[in-house]
Amino acid sequence: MRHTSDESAAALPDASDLRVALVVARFNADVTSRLRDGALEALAVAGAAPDAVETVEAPGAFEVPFAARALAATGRFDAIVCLGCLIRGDTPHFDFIASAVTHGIEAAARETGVPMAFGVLTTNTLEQALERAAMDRTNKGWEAAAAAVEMARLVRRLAQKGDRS
Ligand code: DLZ
Repeated sequence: MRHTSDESAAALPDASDLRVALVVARFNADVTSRLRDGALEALAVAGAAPDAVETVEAPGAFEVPFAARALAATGRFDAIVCLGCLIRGDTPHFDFIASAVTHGIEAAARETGVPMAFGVLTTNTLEQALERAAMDRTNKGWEAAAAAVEMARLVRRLAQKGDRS
């Protein structure tokens, strides 16, 4: 990654006491492996313990919400980072999968109460996807991991306030 840890950590909430799962779609793996690496780096910079981060794979973006929901159901994770890459083709397939994965992740998070970050690229070309998976701070896997950590912290904070009332 082209940044210093100090600069990056300043933008990330603390993840040292969080357990985080990643779901990574294998379809377009050249891109999703870079999203995964960006997310793992963000979690490491945020202080997540290596053994508190679990990565699972799904065949494609369509299966990501199902895997995320199954991970949430274990009760072992404070947040889940969903990563995939949809590249538009010549048929409407892209639109159906993009819609299903977007709504599926939102529903899985809402119904389980476990924050899920949306790190699924939807691009017209492979080039656009690779630009968004660059090994620097603009990596969308990094951004999704940062959002997941922030939301996990928010849930913890709100739960603690609830304890006091
Ligand atoms: C079938 C398909 C197509 C055409 N394109 C993509 C894609 O760009 N990105 C992606 O993650 N997955 C794609 N898939 C696979 C589906 O997500 C799914 O895995 C299969 O339809 C099997 O259910």
